[in-house]
Amino acid sequence: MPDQKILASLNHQFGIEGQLQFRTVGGLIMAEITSEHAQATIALQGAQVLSWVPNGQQPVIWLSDDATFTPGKSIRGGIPVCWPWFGAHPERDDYPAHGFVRAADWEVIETSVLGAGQTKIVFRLLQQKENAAFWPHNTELELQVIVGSTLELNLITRNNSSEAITISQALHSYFAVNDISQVAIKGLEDCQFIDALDDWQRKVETDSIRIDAEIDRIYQNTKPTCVLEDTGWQRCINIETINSQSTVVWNPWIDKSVRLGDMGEGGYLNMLCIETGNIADDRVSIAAGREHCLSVCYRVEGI
Ligand code: TA6
Repeated sequence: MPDQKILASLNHQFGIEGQLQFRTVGGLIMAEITSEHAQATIALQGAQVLSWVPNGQQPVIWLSDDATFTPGKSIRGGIPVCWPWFGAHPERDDYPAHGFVRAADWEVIETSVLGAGQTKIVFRLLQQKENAAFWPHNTELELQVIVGSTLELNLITRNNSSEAITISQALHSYFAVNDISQVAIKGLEDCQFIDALDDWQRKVETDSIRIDAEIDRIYQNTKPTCVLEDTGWQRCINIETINSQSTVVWNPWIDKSVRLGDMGEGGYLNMLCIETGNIADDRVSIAAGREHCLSVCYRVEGI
């Protein structure tokens, strides 16, 4: 159980009357946002958005019914931050998949209400000894989250070292869908992709994407926008990105869901990951003293 004193000081320093408060769920501290625009929940561990529900809408972000909230264990669903490597570590197979920051502690450094009533909260990765083993570089990692009728995330990597660094990264978003058989992804046509289910072979997308089996693809050199069309809920989720060249599409379907063990009964039928990042050919090199900002904005509209 998180320390109540920490909770009290978080609420004192960063709480916003009637709009943002901190509480514990399981073994973790959450920021709970309720505003004129939307509701959202964000775990301090991993600075992981767990839910975003624009008022009057169905949930946009999916969280597994079997998700656990255990310190040091990544949470199934929401928007995990994959950094400074995506997938398996290039050299060390004993290092955690998708980097170490999604299960690490972050601190809150700022909260505010913006002009149109959106709620802004800014997290910074805590510099912890155990992390240095994975990543010996002098960098700073910050995530800005702006919650309103849209949801905006800005992942900022600052290279405070005297050498260039190279990272791969993703905002590993799990979207909630009414029925996986009634969705389509548009905007990745003609893009090359790496098929993680077919020996990492490179192929080219020829059409909008429909899901009727396990899918795990890393699209390269993608356009700044794509759309998740959900005819079941009669809505489109517009995904608008800045400084992102890669898009990952993932659904574990039946067998992989069983192997993962925390997807929940039939969870794969109501979620689809469309991840915004820079991976493989699109990995990012950041010069000494410079920074890189990966941004995404989700906007829902009816169809
Ligand atoms: O983003 C797709 C992917 O890399 C898949 O290969 C699958 O493993 C998924 O991420 C989930 O990874 P996790 O480590 O959270 O189980």
